[in-house]
Amino acid sequence: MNLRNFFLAAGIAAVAVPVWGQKAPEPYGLTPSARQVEWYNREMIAFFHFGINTFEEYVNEGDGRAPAAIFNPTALDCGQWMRTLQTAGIPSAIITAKHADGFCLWPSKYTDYGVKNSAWKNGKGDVVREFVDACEEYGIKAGIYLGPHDRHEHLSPLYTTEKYKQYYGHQLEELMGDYGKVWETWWDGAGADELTTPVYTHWYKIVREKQPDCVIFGTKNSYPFADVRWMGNESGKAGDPCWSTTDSVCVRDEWKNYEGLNEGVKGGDAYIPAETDVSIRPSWFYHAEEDSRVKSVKELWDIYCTSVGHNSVLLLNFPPDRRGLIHPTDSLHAALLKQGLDETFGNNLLAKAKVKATNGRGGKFR
Ligand code: OTN
Repeated sequence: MNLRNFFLAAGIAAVAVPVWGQKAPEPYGLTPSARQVEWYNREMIAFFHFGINTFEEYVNEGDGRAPAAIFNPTALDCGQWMRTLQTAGIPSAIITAKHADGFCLWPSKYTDYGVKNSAWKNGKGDVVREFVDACEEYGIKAGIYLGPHDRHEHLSPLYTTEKYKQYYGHQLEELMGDYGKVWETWWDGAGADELTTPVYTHWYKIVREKQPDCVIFGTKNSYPFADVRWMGNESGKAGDPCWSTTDSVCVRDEWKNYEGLNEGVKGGDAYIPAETDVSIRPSWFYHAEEDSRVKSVKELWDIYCTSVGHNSVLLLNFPPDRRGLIHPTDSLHAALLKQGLDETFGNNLLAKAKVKATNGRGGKFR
């Protein structure tokens, strides 16, 4: 056993091991957490906006009044969603388990507003279960969006901060506890201004207790818990440059700090890299009228360049239709983007490069 392995076997962390008499240098500035490195390596993530809005004419932000019964996908197949992602080379996906309309895609014990009271599978279905099972089958990392704003609960006396804090907390416990490994969760800032940091602190503890590796997309008052930040627009254009660091106040007061979100802040006080959310169609939810307005491969290419190419991760939305399937145009454009990426970047020109350090350590690393 050499000296290094001796220290490692003794349980002393690698950074503290004196390698051939020399200590590793201290990190310079802020560095990413293991969760953030894992997230960066995904490069692209799919978003699936699916819910009661899918079954209403041209609604994207439902007011929570649509009857649950109208949710009725005729041929839901999450495996088809995953095949689209495999062909497109996208390794992770996030589903809107509850968008701002409050409709729940899983049979939550805490509300009647969801699949339980829909026509789909006579109220016995669970879209989140089908989604996570398909992710598992196809080797895709599953993420769950639970919208903090909830217009359905806003209609009732439940939407007072303390009661809602408990309600949402229970739903988080269900989703973080009963559906296997969750790689990302999303705290959308839309409509969430009334939610305070103490409320998010309660929810944060639930996420961390049940899912230590889950990346949190944090906004507004959830800023202390954000692993990743919004980058300020929904058109796919991260800043140039787009620093991984920003000042945390920019995440908290987002509307006053567009640049701090979009470009980040060099030397800022927090390491919170930018995630670029954009839909492959004009809307977040599916509308047949938009079948001819799916972003072209050229547009997707440009978005890849201004997101991944700008040091961000691309979160690309594919809205399933009323059958519960991704439209073939969306799948085709994503597949052609992948083809273009492979043709352009498939040959790693640095693979055979020899790297030399100007200053070696202990005579070993030159
Ligand atoms: O009116 N809006 O709430 C709005 C208009 C345009 C673009 C975004 C928004 S909401 C915004 O959504 C982001 C995700 O795309 C983040 O969740 C932000 O926190 C939220 O304010």
